[in-house]
Amino acid sequence: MKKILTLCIVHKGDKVLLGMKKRGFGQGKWNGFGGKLKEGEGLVEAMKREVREEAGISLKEFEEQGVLEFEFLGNSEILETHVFKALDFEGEPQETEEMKPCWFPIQEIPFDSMWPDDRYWYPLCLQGKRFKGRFLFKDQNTIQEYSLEQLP
Ligand code: 8OG
Repeated sequence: MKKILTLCIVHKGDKVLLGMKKRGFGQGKWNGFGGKLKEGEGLVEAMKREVREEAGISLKEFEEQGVLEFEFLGNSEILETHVFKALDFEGEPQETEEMKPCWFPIQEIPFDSMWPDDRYWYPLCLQGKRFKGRFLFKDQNTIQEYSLEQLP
């Protein structure tokens, strides 16, 4: 059983915009903006909608950078997450019901307060490399096993 999700990392100079998830899955963690595709929605459409809903900005320039599959032990659901990098947007990031946004210098990304897989694939993403990975979690803070590869 596969679910398709998006995740967008917004860049501005040497900073990235992350949001503190205030409720639901991943609550208390800093993350990019995204979520599940709605029925009939395309990937890009869903990605732009989630960023608008969660951060209050409209994306103008972006590209898909990688695909990650997240799974949990004992759960057959696969979360196929398409990771985008956004390079230009309109508007000012705003706190919403779901996320509190904040700019972080690339050297100060708070990996200790993020999903544990992020410290593996962010370096590739930040260097503009394309990538593919799979992470199997024991629980939300523990990776059981993973694979990650850079794509040509
Ligand atoms: O709609 P919902 O908020 O539940 O969507 C979950 C969001 O969290 C979606 O953008 C995908 C993202 N996400 C996971 N797992 C992980 C993960 O391990 N690391 C990161 N960085 N994001 C994740 O679902």
